[in-house]
Amino acid sequence: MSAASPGTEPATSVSIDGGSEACEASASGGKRVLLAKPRGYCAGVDRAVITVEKVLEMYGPPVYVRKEIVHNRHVVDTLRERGVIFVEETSEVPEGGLVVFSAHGVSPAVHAEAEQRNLRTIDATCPLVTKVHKEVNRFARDDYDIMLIGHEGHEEVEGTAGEAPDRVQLVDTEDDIEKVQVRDPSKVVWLSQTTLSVDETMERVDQLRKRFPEISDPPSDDICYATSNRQVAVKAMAAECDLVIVVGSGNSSNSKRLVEVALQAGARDAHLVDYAREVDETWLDGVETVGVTSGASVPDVLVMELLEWLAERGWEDVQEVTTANEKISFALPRELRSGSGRSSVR
Ligand code: 2E7
Ligand code: F3S
Repeated sequence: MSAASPGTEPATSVSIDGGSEACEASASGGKRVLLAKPRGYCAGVDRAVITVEKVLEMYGPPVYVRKEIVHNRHVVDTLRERGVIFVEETSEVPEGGLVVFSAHGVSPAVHAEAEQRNLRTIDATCPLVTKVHKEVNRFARDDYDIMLIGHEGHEEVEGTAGEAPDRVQLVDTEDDIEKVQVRDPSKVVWLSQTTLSVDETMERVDQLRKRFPEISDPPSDDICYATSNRQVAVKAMAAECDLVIVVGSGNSSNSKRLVEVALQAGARDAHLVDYAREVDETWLDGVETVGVTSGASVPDVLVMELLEWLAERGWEDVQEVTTANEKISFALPRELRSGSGRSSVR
């Protein structure tokens, strides 16, 4: 993986902002919060949520979205209240209707089905996922066998593998490596889902390389800048934390990885919550330092609510731990490119 992700300025060192000595020494009795930065919305999520909001604005409800636009309960519930109908498959959209494809991407078969049913489509697939789809196509055209490292059943993996189902084999667990079959061991490449643990993916690559010493690497990192930046940030503070709380939904791959990475990097305990109200007060027993971060699909308002919840219980001293500053943003799908905006579900 490259040292600095595109669109990201690495912080010169880990910088810690906020908090005060007076605060640390007094009433809070050593209680403090370390708040990771970067955290929360990535550029692909911002684009996808704005896409749905613009479609609602331009066409009015109901707007159909295939699958959850991003894997966050609050985002999905808020958009549903505004008139979005989330469906599992395009077959549930009335003939001729308008459907948005989620940020995780779809296979060519899904595009074809939508076309067959005369649906109007707007594609909110993250451009960094589209990049991986193009890599699959290129390596399939060059007659490679493609080892796709990713989590079985995840929508992104289904869309990516669907670009060349005869050429792609999924490698999820270590056991899968024994099961894959290739035609020519000198023409094998590995690609990956964008939201994996960077360290675990490298382990999987090492295991693949033992079986296929000539395996090719992807032309550029598939794990995206947002995933890796959020992991770096949580790692930087984990060893100091008695507890890390990650705000994110249970079906959010990148959010779940943050819990695992925090534990691997030395946090004594770590949990995933959608909302502050889900924090179990017993988690705080004997805790001084609480680390807080959030997945790439999480509006920052949910993190602010968690900080308020913690402050009410004595964790008022908040220090932001910054490992990078993200600058990246993506243009909206072509159909929606007039005007600008930031998503209001934040
Ligand atoms: C699209 C892609 O919606 P998420 O929680 O999705 P994951 O893939 O982590 O379950 O996060 C944003 C996002 C990440 N990757 C959206 Cl391909
Ligand atoms: Fe895209 Fe990465 Fe976000 S793939 S949607 S930038 S987590």
